[in-house]
Amino acid sequence: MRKKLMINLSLVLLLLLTFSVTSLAAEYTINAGIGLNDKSAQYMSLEYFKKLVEERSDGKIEVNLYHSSQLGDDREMMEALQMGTQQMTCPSTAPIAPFVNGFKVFDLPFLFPTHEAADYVLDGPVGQNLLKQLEDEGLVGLAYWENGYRQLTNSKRPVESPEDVKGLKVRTMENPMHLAAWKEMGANPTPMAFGELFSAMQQGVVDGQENPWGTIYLQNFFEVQDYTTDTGHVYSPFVLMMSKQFYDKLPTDLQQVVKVAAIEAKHHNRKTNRAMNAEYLNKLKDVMEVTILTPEQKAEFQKAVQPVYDQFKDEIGAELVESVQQQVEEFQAQ
Ligand code: TK8
Repeated sequence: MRKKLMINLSLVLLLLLTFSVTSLAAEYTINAGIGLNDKSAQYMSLEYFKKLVEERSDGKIEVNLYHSSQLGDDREMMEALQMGTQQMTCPSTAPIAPFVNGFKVFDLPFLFPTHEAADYVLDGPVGQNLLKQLEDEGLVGLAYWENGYRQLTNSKRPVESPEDVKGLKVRTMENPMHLAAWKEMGANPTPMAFGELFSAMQQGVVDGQENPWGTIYLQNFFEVQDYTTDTGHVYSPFVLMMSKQFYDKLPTDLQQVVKVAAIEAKHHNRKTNRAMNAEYLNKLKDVMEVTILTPEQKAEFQKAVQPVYDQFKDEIGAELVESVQQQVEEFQAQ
């Protein structure tokens, strides 16, 4: 009896030992940081990515997730990827523009009429070519995930027309085109990192901001903002990216694991994000005054920001802008 117990105990010990050795055996560590919190679709899809990568690499790669700008804001995290001190992040395209100028094109207002048109262009040659250009900056663009259509919120008044935007202090992402668009609408825009936004609204440094419904709800923006309007003025993509220094150190089979998981997680992300944005718009109706624009009202906003196209066309590259517009039309005609 005692002997049996001893054998059993040593078996358990042996198992424990093997287990801890295998879990220590990760040869590569990916620290992935994002700006949104752990309730976001972005975080859920990162968890999905982590699961795929850890399983398929047989534990050789370990993925640690950091949310809520714990590792820095979008720009800081991209810089850390360049230096090789962080391995992954997933910024909006707007803050990528200072690294690769062409990314400005996707933040043109009212560029993508539908999610599907955006998918078509981002996954097509123009989108993929821009991802490639990240390599010159020490970044590997793995896939386009989705932040989503951006909607205006503010603490002052219901907004039904660009007229109502006049004088509102609106926080924008750190991108000159976003700044210009809000100036055209008559706002008084200030660029600011996402991590500083909540307290800026709380303290009245800004009156408003714009982000997708999921973010407005899950980041508790409704606690400091009473009004929101479905402006949908820009579709904001995310880019899942990796440090090139780190990526180049991975053996090809593990590079493949990462690449494939990034694409599979992209599908997971788009699906989750779209479902969540719809769901959270409904929840917001209980806690904010939600204004849904008529097509005519929306057209007024579109008209107001139109000058941005002329202002930025040359800076972005006229050919690039036209090829994206052409592909949108091509998709719409299908
Ligand atoms: C998250 C940001 C954010 C973006 C913004 O890191 O800054 O408003 O929409 O969600 O990329």
